[in-house]
Amino acid sequence: MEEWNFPPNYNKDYFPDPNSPYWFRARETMDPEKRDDLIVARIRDVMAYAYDHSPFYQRKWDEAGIKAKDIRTLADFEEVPVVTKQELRESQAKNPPFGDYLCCPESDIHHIHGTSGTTGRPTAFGISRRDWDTIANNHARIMWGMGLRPGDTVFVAAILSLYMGSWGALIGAERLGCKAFPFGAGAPGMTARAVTWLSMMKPAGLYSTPSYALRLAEVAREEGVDPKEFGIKVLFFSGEPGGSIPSIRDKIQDIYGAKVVDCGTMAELTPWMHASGSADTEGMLLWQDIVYTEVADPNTNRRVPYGEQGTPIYTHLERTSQPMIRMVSGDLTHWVMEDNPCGRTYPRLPKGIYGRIDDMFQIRGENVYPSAIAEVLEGLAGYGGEHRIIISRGGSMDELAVQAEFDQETANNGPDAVKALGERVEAELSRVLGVRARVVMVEPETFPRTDFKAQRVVDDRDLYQSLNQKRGG
Ligand code: 8LQ
Repeated sequence: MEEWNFPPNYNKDYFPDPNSPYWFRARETMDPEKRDDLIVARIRDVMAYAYDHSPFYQRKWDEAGIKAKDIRTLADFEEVPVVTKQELRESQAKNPPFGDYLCCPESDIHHIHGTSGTTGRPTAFGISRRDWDTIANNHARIMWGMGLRPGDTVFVAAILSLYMGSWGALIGAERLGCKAFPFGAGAPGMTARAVTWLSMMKPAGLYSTPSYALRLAEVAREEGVDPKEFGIKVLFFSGEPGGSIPSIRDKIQDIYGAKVVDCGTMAELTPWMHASGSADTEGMLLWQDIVYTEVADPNTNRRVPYGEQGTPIYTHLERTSQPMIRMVSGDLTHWVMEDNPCGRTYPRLPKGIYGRIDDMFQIRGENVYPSAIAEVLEGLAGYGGEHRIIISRGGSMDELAVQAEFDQETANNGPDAVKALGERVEAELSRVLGVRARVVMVEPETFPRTDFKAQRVVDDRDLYQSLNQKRGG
């Protein structure tokens, strides 16, 4: 089959038939049961390789009494213990800098990257030349599926230091034969400069976070430029929810007159586009022949049936330097197996990834996701584009307050319009979330915008509890 080998060794000159919507037709459209059989065989190869090359996996699987050759079905694979971020950090602390799950000699490392988080010990990625090529090929293949083609300009509008997202998009664009523009983000004044460059270059593809695409559109308008003038065909997003949230996706599609594609999983899992929509299919397809994804019950780490919710657990089928085998994400999503409009036979996350389970909070027994609040606000005319979510404990129960900006037009219409909007927001939040939120409307541009991932939740409960403990309460 089309270049499905382990270790992978992609032909750098390969391109599909220009009229084909698929990069690898057979791999993308095969009978899913047949694919599952091939995945099981590949899992055995990857596990045997990881066992031979890494004390980390040897220890883990010896303790669990599991051997690669015992994996005969996908159900057998569910017995393999999961890998957590914490374990990776510990492995790197004990075996610096890349951990004892590095499966190639350090001399093979071609690129060093790292996690973008600001708290705790960061994780280092040591990526071999072979893996770098594999990542580029995988991303090019998925970007082909989004409708991008050789010769297109791809504008990377995301931070190019400690963020794998930008690098994956960049090397995918290069392998696809695009004109890759590693513009970046995050420096002072850079968004206004992006507006100028976008107007000059008219890229077919733009990569960023959804929050930053909204910010960029605001700045374009301030500069007197209609974002449609950029001529973008495809906006592909990763890093946070948004690309599969209808109100946000439709708003961005409308602003830019372009198609939005949601993609992205975790930096450890690069090629992170292995969960990605396509030109004709919304939500995220799970490109199972690249990274095998299980949506699992977070308590048992076993797959839930299609149609149900769980946390994604990822297994690299094509990485050899730091392969992740059953890495648990801690995110929440639900998956389905249906006919996809693009003809690919992969399972799909119709609403994308909702967010991290840790980010979910409970208000009077209801589970609430920050992304659900963003979804409601973005769907309401008059919303000014930013908000904050405040969780506090007034009495014995957690309380939810939302501070939401109104837009300039509502401001111009006077205090009654603002009040009416606040009532609409409150009613809509209570209808969708099932709990009452106290809503405070605030002036346009009250909150700073992000050029990365949005951080909107202010959790006052710990403060409240620590005060209470001090009082002996
Ligand atoms: N996360 C990432 N992509 C997401 C998406 N499309 N929808 C919802 N949540 C998403 C390098 C890539 O951009 C992936 C990435 O952002 O990796 P990070 O920085 O390691 O962050 C991973 C987390 O971002 C995931 O666990 C999701 O919570 C979120």
